[in-house]
Amino acid sequence: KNIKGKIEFKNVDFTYSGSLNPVLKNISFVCNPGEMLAIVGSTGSGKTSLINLIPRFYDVTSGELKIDEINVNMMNLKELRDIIAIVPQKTMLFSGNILENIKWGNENASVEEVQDAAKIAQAHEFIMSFPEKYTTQLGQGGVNLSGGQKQRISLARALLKKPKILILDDSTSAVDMTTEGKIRRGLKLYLKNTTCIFIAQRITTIREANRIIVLDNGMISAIGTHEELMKNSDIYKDIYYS
Ligand code: M5T
Ligand code: MG
Repeated sequence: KNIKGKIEFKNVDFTYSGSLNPVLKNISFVCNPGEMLAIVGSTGSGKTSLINLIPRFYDVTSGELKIDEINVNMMNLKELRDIIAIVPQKTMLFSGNILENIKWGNENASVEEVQDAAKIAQAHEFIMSFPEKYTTQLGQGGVNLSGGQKQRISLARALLKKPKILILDDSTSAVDMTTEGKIRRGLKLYLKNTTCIFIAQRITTIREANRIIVLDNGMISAIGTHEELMKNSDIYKDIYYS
């Protein structure tokens, strides 16, 4: 199918079941096909809750969430999730080798495709430095990866899916800045026709986005480019100068 990857939130409220207070209030924005949109905001402001609505890990409580003008509730869940890859805030690797972990969900991928994804994720090099390379065992009885290495494996897994929509939830927080820069440059080329929503803390990462959403206490406090927000958003300026 010819999916473009436009995402639209229209007056979205969201309350976790069993909770009284909404965590997201009146969220409205459009993310255009191929756009890179960053979400920033303090801890607990609702960033993860917001992005988790896109693959329908949860359903909106009220309002509308659309992809390419279609309400996600009207879409087949498998088809919806097939076009989205999400790198969760907490990486989820399992005991098995590195190759199995990267291929998880894309079992038919070729060795070359796996290596290409790992290269963009800046994982190929450290994987090749292990004696058993891609068949290195992880978890019990295997090697213990650093937090940043786990994140890069997790990113490679998402890239292997070649999604129309890529969502990164603080996915390079444990990676050093130089490596993060390399990942960012690789992603820019790789993501030419991919819509990307990412949550990040580092200003160097954030400012590269086409647009930035500042989330505050479940509400959109400001939206714009880095330059616009430096003029208009006190919260954004605080992030910049912190
Ligand atoms: C926003 C609550 C959380 C907080 C608010 C994921 C999750 C969150 N919450 C739940 O009740 N259940 C859940 O499953 O929602 O939390 P968040 O969306 O995780 O915020 P964040 O991503 O901006 O924070 P952080 O720390 O990742 O920067 O009240 O208790
Ligand atoms: Mg979060």
